[in-house]
Amino acid sequence: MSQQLSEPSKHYVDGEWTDGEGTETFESTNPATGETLGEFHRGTDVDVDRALAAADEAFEEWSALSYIDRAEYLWDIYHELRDRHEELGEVVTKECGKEISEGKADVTEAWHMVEWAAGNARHPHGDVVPSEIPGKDAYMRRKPRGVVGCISPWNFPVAIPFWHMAVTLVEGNTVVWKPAEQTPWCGQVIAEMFEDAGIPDGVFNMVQGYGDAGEAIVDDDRTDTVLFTGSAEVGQEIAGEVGGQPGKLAACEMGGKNGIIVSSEADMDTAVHSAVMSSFKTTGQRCVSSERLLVHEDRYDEFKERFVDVAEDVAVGDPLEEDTFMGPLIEPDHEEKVTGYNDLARDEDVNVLVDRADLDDDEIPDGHEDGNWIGPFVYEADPEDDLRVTHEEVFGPHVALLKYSGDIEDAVELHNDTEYGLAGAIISEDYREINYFRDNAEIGLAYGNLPCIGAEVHLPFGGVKKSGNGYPSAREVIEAVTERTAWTLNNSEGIQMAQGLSADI
Ligand code: UN1
Repeated sequence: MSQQLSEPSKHYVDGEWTDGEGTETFESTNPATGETLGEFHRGTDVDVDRALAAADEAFEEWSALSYIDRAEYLWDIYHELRDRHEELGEVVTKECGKEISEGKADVTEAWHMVEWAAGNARHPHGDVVPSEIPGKDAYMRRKPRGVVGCISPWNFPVAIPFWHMAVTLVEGNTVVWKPAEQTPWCGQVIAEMFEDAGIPDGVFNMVQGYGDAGEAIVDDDRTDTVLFTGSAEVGQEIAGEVGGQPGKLAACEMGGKNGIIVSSEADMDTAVHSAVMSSFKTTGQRCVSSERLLVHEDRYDEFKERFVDVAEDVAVGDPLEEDTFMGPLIEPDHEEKVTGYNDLARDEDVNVLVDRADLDDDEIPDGHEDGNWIGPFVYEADPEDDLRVTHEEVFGPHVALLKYSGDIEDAVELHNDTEYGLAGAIISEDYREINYFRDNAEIGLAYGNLPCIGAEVHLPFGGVKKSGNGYPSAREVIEAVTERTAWTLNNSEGIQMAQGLSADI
């Protein structure tokens, strides 16, 4: 694999590498150093049109293969992901700035998804359903929907594309994929893997580019399903756009303002450890990262002291170094956004507890002066104040401590007081509290005595409220990429109807 790409890198359409129609190129930049990693052709609507035409054309033959034959191509990719784990983990880290254990975990999560999808090719893909009538057989059968447009984010540049594409392809759909514009190198490597696996022409297509290319995928009639993971703004636009096109489906997963409850019954080591992992891993740039820590008044001072100590100390630096905990933010614009929220918190008169937003020069490693550096920003706020900073998603290491009094019902009410509903955790040794949280927290991913990050791919991954509509991820993708046929067959003499309906004529 090219480490430094010398020629502008291409799109992969209909089994060919192509410069595409457009003349514009864009660069991928290492967020830790500011260095250019490669140059990429920027896809236009004409490139998307060609990719969709190829996917449309390839659908008939691909969908006619058996599940098991389709899965064979995915098994090749599974082995390649495993064989190139270290190397690809490093590409992830260089391109999106996650520290190296996270870069490698991204690749691991990708092969877990491929393993699940390809392994399932030998499992039943529908239901055998009982009938009211003896001698009548009823089934739910699945059929692929057709062409699936996949639009994936930069923060999991290998795992999330496979969330979108692995199940989709095994089910018999064809794909047009736009990688995030911040991580096109990862996109290039994944496309090379599909080429090496010999996937038939047109079954998998990749167009590099920006939002306009994504929009062209969403708008086109040939796209049957859109799978999107990314910001709430874009997800809402896509869901609205697709909602107006009968027959088309969108499954979007879009961020959160995730909370962790530290109850009066918490084990404090577990509480601090979980909160630090959830708030600062990936520099707060997971959609499941936590920005709200809801702490019972009886344990508040103890938690605050310990959490602040770690936040003051947590290692920010070169993401390729193994002892780094937090790498940089993805890009200068995002650094500006997170800094803006830190400033807003100061203006809203919260009590700032840790302010490492402007790292000291000696904290920035040599040769990394042009990175998008930011450290933890931690403050305490009154939950009664309806502050923007404690309700809007920041997507950075920006964390509010909110003190609550009362019981678990009060804690969960405060926990649910956001427009989002993706992930959350409770830290408690009391099973009544844990169960109450499990049953009443308005979220899709609920954790007990754990960080609220690190979901496994064979669980559903998605949220409620503003966090999403549908599950563009993990095992639930199957619902978005298949049609269900209720298939009923009469094996007896004559006609008998359900619901006691008379069949006399
Ligand atoms: C994301 O938050 O953007 O659950 C995806 C996790 C990972 C996926 C996160 N498996 O933390």
